[in-house]
Amino acid sequence: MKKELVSQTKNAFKAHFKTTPDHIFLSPGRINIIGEHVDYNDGFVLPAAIDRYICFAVRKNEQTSACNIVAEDFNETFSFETNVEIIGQWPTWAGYLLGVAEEIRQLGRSIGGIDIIFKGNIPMGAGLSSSAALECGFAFVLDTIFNLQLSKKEIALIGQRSENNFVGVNCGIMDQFASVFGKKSKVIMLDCNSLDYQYYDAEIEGYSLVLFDSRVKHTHTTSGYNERRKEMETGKEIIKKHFPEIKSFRECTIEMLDELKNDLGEIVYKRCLYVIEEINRVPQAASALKNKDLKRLGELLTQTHYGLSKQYEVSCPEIDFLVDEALSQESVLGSRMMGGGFGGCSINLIENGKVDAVIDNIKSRYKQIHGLSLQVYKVSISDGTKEYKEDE
Ligand code: GAF
Repeated sequence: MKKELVSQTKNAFKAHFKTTPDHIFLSPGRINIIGEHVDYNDGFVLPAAIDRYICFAVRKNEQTSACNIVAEDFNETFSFETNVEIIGQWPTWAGYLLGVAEEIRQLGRSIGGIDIIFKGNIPMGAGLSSSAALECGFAFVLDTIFNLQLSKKEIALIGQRSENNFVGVNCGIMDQFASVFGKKSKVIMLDCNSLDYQYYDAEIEGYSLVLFDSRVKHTHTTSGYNERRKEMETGKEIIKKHFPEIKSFRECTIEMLDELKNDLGEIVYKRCLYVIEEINRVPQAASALKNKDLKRLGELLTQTHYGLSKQYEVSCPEIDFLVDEALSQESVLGSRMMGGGFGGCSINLIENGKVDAVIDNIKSRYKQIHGLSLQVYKVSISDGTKEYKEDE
């Protein structure tokens, strides 16, 4: 699949620019084992990069100072002058790239003329972070071609700021970090406050992680994502007012929260309760993974789902249905919605050998009840953004 994507992107470059690309880059999407909606709430997350990518074919264009971009999947082109300040918000694919270029300019680094084609096989709007792959891939391309000397952390942060400032989604750092720092067969335990991280073996012997795509598309510019961020800011302010010693959600206990029930109000209380519980679940899940206690890992995933659905309220009826159906099968140890929510995918921990039977069953039930065709992705954990070499 990777080789095919690379060759299609190369061919598209030749057809459009009438020359061969000098470099090819691959930037992956991500899954997240656990730690949902806590990256912007002082939490820990456990994501991993996957073998679904956005591929960039690139050639430096010394004759001009323009960046000429072709989005092969949309059959659209876009050009901009690299030495001019970019202002405003652009809620289309171009916004992610313009934002990256401007964030780089604001760091005092300069880029020049470049021709780029990108094409991907990360399903869009499925919660697998095609946007982070696009932003971070583009930042990585510019860093390599113009020798900008950006660190991997800077590349991830540029991607996040591009999305916050130029697309209008106040996302956290998880997706960009996973896309840049991904490592084959490893999950990343990331402390979203300090950006310290460590890799854990993603060994789930006898089981597979399978994604069920509800085909309910979300876009976080219009979903409740930004609203959740605001609710959590309100929650944090109230907590800090009563407990000034508390610096982050990870220091707040449920007992403290309970004391503030009236001040927080029902909605903000529920949101904070979810966040505190989820922050506590992540290290437990990392230990379960380390100890190969997959039953416990599955239980934690399922707890996360019900928290996201009932307390944080970012699921949707289709995903709730997929999770309940999956959990009704003995061979499924855990299931939950994954990513920002309001549609997208569920992630399921399923016993090998039973995977196809589970899929068949859920596919037909989903069609019968929701009239939708389930899409299934069996993904592998892969390396983060990098230049592609022919011998791979
Ligand atoms: C989206 C965001 F982009 C991430 O930062 C994260 O908040 C995630 O939703 C939920 O965990 O993917």
